[in-house]
Amino acid sequence: MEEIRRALLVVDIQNDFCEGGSLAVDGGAQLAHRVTDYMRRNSGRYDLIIASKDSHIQPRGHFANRPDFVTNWPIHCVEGTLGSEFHPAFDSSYVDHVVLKGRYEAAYSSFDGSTDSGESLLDLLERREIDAIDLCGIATDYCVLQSGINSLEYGFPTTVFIDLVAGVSKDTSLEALEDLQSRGANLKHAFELR
Ligand code: VGL
Repeated sequence: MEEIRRALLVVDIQNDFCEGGSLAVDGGAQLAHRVTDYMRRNSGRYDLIIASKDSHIQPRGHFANRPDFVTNWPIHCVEGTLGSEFHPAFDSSYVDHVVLKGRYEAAYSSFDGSTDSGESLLDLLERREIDAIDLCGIATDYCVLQSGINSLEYGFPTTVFIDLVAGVSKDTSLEALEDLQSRGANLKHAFELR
């Protein structure tokens, strides 16, 4: 039997989504450390490690002066600013490809992103013959959710690491994980894999 070719997709572990950033989620910085620890121990499981970045220039209605934190948000992850960089505890030397999303409109899913050379995430996964995706990152209830939905829609068996995500709010994060599970995602603890 042929080996399953697996990709790890790490969503948006950027300064603005971590403590001290303009749109910080609880546990963002700790998550950066944990994902790095996970990659250090498990990079050998993966044929490809991809990290997405929210990377805004003029994302129309995505920013608001009085944001509702559901459909619009404080200014965050503006391309070229420190806030848009990976959190320093996230060791991006494990990452094979970075995909950027959201330049001129909101883009919650990493599948809206593309690499420096303009390749979409889906094309990259297909070119590298990836069969299955493991998913982690920020925010459980927004970008992780939408990335997982797309991953499943495109037919990838998808595992969400519930100990490697951080969300905007507790309730919507729980709902997001239930939603992903009901769509067919496997929910697993990354640190309990054998
Ligand atoms: C995100 C809210 C606004 C995310 C991005 O990365 O989940 N959340 N923009």
